[in-house]
Amino acid sequence: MRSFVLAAAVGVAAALAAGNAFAGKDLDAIKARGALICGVPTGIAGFAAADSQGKWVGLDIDVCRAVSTAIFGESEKVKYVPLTSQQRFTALQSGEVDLLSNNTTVTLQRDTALGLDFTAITYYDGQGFLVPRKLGVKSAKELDGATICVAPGTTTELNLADYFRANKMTFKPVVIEKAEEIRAAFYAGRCDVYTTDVSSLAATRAANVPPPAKPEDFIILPEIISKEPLGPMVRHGDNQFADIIRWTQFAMLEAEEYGITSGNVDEMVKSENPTIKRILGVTPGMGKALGVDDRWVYNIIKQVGNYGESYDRHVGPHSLLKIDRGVNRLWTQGGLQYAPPIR
Ligand SMILES: N[C@@H](CCC(=O)N[C@@H](CS)C(=O)NCC(=O)O)C(=O)O
Repeated sequence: MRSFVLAAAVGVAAALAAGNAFAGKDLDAIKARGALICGVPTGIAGFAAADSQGKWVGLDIDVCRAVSTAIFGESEKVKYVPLTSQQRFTALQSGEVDLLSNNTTVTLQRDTALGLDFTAITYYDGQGFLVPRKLGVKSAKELDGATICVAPGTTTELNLADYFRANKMTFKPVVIEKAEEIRAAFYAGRCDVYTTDVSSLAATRAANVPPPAKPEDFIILPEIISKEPLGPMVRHGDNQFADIIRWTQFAMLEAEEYGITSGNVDEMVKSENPTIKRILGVTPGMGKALGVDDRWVYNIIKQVGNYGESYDRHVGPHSLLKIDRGVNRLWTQGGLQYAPPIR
């Protein structure tokens, strides 16, 4: 009887251990490798692009840097793999990358049919149209018969067809996979219109106009024809890793909400506010629950900054892209960015 109980207990312990190993298998591999492998766009200014020193920078890159900080305590333990929209899901499914941080819109089919999961929404976007000013077009409703550049394997392609059908208009698609090549085709006049997420249109207009043309020679039409909530993706099977990414995004929002910045975080650790003490790990427990260092948020804010700092640095009104914060404001400022409490 006794040995039966013991054997049963050992069996349960082994099953639990196996369960835990399964739950953390991607995280274990990342730790063993000593680096996170992040799938990012091939090049979109402000979101993910190599700077003059070849260093990747942008809002999408900061997601990877923040996750690296949560796992390793250091923001630069990341390898970046540039992917087109067509390549991204296969690269994640096959294990070539650990996560995607590349302008991927949350949709029901992507969340269910691919063996992949979204973690959180890092940027609320929508689809728009970029046109040369000289075309004289003021509204998307005037685009009947236009030639339109679009990337394959995107929600953009599907929304475009829906929008034209709904408005009883026709268009000729020019389908090109790589962002740089679409932009080149558009600027060379191979299409009248470039359609994608408005954030990428703002980047294309701000950073990629070939001289002597100027950004002002191009306009983004007023119609936003879709919802494009963008967020990181992971494979099914490692919920702990997914939790770390999700709560890293929430931590950057919580820090902004409570006024914690990269500049004042060393002062903020002295705060008497119980919420701030919990967020920064002065009151321990949150990091432990997530399976990371209790100073994870301190480290993220110190090395990467809060969500607003990252936004302002890369895409905000004082950056090259000059994108108004809009619906990406915190909920306390009338926006949609709302993090559940860290407690
Ligand atoms: N959000 C849409 C569109 C995403 C998309 O088109 N991304 C393209 C162009 S902005 C991209 O990132 N391509 C990778 C690249 O070539 O850099 C989706 O998830 O389908």
